[in-house]
Amino acid sequence: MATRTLDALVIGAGVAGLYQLHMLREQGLDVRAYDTASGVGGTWYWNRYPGAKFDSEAYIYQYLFDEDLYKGWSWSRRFPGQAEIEHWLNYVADSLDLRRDIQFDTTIERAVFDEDTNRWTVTTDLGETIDTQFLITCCGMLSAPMADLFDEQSDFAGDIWHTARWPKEQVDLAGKRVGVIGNGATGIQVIQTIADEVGDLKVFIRTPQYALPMKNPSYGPGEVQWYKSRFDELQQNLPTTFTGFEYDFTDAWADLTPEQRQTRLEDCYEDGSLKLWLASFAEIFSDEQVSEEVSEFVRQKMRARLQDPELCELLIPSDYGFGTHRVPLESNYLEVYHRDNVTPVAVKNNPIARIVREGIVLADGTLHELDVIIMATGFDAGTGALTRIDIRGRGGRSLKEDWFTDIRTTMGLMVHGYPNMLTTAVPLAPSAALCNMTTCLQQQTEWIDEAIRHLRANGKSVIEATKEGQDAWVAHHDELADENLISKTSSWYVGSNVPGKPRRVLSYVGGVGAYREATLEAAAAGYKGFALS
Ligand code: NA7
Repeated sequence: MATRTLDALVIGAGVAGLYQLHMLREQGLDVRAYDTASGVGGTWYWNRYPGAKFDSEAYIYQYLFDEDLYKGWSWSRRFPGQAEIEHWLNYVADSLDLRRDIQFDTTIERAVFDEDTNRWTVTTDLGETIDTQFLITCCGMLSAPMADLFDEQSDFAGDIWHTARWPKEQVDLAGKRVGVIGNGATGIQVIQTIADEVGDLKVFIRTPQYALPMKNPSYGPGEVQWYKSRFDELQQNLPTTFTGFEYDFTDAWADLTPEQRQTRLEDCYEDGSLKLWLASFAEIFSDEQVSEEVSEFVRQKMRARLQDPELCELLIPSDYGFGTHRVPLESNYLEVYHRDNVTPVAVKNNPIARIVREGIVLADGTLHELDVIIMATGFDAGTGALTRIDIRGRGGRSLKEDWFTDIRTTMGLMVHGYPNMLTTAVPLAPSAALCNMTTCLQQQTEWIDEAIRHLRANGKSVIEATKEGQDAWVAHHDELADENLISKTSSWYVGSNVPGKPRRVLSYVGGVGAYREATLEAAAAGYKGFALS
């Protein structure tokens, strides 16, 4: 017997879940969101590690569906930190009166589709059973931490934290011997923030990263008024650019002289944002030579700051192109390695073998004694949040088994075989890899809202991705992905950080604007690629 019956159940109360809940409630559905966390925020609830902050400008990360909601919040700076972002999402939840329909501290463990009733039976870790027509997953692209990587890591005598499970209470690192595993966007933020405070910092580096210096001015009333005055322009433009940022690629590499290219690269670099990556030259993703020239531009900038040849060797990438991994923004990150209390430890050829009571042991037997280990080791991106739930579609098929065989979706909005399960932040849609996440999530949640409206207006109750529609989208996605240099590298972008995960470029690389058009065209054509009944 179900504890509760709903029209729609939303998993997650982060950026996507909050907006989805709001929209579905506005169209009159009995809808409720569930979240493992004790508060709203999703990514911005969990990632409370030292130095966590935006790499998107705050004013473009906001929702753009409601001018009052947008203008009612003022940011303190261009790239604010986690606490302020979490505060903003609480402001959103309160402004839209969402809390009364969110159940916190509750994990969805299982969801089973009943082919006789066309409804989902969802169970929680509290033993509740919910019967719902629509199951909508707003679980985040980067929310399933790669936390238990080493055998017997629980034997470690000190504290061991994954960055996305950082405790709410203050962690005292002062004077301690701290090891950080990982130097992706997260690791870089942690390392540059704690270097000053800790006694001794060892950074275990396997793959170097291209990182760009962040310019992060604080905002006074003038700046706040400036960006708020651009609301209409942002609302109109962000969904149409290649990456959902306010800037876009403009000139083709081949159309500029070498001097003009250099000027463009310098201008983008000086912006102190992700502009060099997302608005310099689109050819960095498709043309090996352009990729190499822009990569060399960044390497030179890094060399000039590092100077020491050994540090350059360890910290500057040479075997993959700039932008084919997520580009982190940093603040004096490279200079951290000039400090006496910071030691980079190369683990590419001498990998971490295990974690023991005293610290980290490398393959050659070297023991690094530590008091605290910080795992900035990333996520099972795109799929992990859902494969960690036991989701059963038609005929009892398991999403976990399906996605361990082959990761397929229709536009990241549905998966064939899972009727009335609508998804956000899953593979084959634009995502954090190449998109300002709120732009992508607004598109996806709005499409889902409209699809459900359409069903109800037409007296239908079930929507399902067809096999043919899904095959066509996967083929289109793969064609673009195979041409993109991202497909030639290894990182969470292609799932290579998760043992056994089928390799596929996870994010749609055709651009946010093109994706939006494709999803709107499918809807306008009577939900082409979907079966409605
Ligand atoms: P990332 O970008 O996946 O980075 C994870 C880091 O952890 C990366 O440097 C990995 O090295 C390293 N790692 C993982 N496992 C190991 C082991 N066993 N040994 C050594 N090093 C290891 O995750 P982030 O959290 O930084 O960023 C994820 C996204 O969040 C980011 O792209 C933004 O969109 C926000 P590797 O590169 O695999 O050699």
